[in-house]
Amino acid sequence: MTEEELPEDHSGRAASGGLHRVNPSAAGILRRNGIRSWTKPAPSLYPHQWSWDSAFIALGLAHVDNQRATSELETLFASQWATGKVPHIVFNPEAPPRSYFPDAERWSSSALSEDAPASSHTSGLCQPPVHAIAVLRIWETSRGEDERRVERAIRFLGANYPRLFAWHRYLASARDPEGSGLVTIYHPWESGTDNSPRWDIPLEAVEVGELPPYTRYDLQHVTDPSQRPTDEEYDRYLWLLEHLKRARYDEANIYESHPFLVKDVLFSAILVAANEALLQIAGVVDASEDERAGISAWIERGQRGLEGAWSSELGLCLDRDLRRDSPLPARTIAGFAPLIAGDTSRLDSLLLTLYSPDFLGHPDLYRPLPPSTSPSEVRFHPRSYWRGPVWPVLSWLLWRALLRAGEVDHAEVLRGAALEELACGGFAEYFEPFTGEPLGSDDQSWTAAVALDWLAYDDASWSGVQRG
Ligand code: 9WN
Repeated sequence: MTEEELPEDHSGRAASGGLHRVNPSAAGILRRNGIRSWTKPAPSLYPHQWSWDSAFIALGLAHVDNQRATSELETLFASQWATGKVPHIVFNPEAPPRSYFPDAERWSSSALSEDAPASSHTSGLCQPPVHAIAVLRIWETSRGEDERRVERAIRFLGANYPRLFAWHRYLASARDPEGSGLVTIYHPWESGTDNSPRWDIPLEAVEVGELPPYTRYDLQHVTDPSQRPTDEEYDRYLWLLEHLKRARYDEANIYESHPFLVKDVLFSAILVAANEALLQIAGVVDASEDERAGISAWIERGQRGLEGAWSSELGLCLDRDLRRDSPLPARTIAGFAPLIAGDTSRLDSLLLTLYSPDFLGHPDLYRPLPPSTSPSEVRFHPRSYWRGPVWPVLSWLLWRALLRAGEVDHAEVLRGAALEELACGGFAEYFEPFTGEPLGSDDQSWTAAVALDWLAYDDASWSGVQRG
């Protein structure tokens, strides 16, 4: 379906006021942010290809341009490392100079590691593995369509399954040598929730040494620098990067000496959900019994790991600092990890927390949408990036989780409020939770992408998202 052919409003009951414009304008943003076979996360703030952004983008594109959805992921996976790692950034050689820092030169990944791809420049980190969920959506939106499209989707699945399997195997082994079921991250950027209070304790413990000079370019793209991480945080981010370079991006070296090693519950939960999607893909491509058993084992181990990270005091899951061997108490949206991982054994407690004044029951919320950090958290900040604002992609993850848990009414309210926020505020990167003010970059691709997925939800043929 091209943008011109898009129906004006798929949602019917979701929201009112400007909603009829959401679908075509969301598709238009993805088209305008598109470069050849992939899509920039935002028009100018992020000029390269980002890993989990691309997965969300592919998921949205699946509804409007299935072929482009496949090329989005194929382009990203072309830069997969020999270890199976999917890099968090694939650098765009044509990005304007001085548009984003740290740049390819600062990472020097192919010069330092034989595992890095030779034909492109990438960062040395990774991000949450939403990709298999997107591949499954591409499959779901192809089924029942014309034969050529179904055949193309089967070929795409067949070609992608081994890459996805290698990616998940990397996460289950190199990132979990303890076999805990939880993924270790080396940098707040790997979590995708960069300056979340989740990372304050381990990040503050990082002592910054002699740092090569640098200039931040991100601040020129936002109206107010307090919406972005602080300079102190950036120094630490850059210092961690120097550590990774000294370790030549070698996992064993990093595990031995890196100052920031944290078990991330949100990343781990997304991996469980992605493994469930991978298991379905394995069925379509007729993967071996051994591999299917391996994926099932990863799912069980992941759910057990999250169970061990549960805090009954907060009614949430907590990340764990491996360096200090201690949990990292913070009331953030990441704490809903078991829900996102599809484990309903804690459903009642999690719903109690979700609808308490710490989250959706907070009396000052402009709309019933989950703030990235709870307003009850002392380190909450309503305008600062991951310290409080509402991020549509995280609302999407929670929405999908509620649906899978059979909480259809709750999911519908969330979807309606989220679409209304976009209809009124546009496709911003994030939103002020008490006023609904759009913040960060305008025309953020993944915001547009999840809007397309929400609008298409009425199609009950989806298998990845089951109703009730
Ligand atoms: C660093 C691209 C990315 C997202 C992350 C978000 C932000 C980068 C930055 O932008 O991170 O990776 O420069 O702040 O935190 O989740 O993938 O949209």
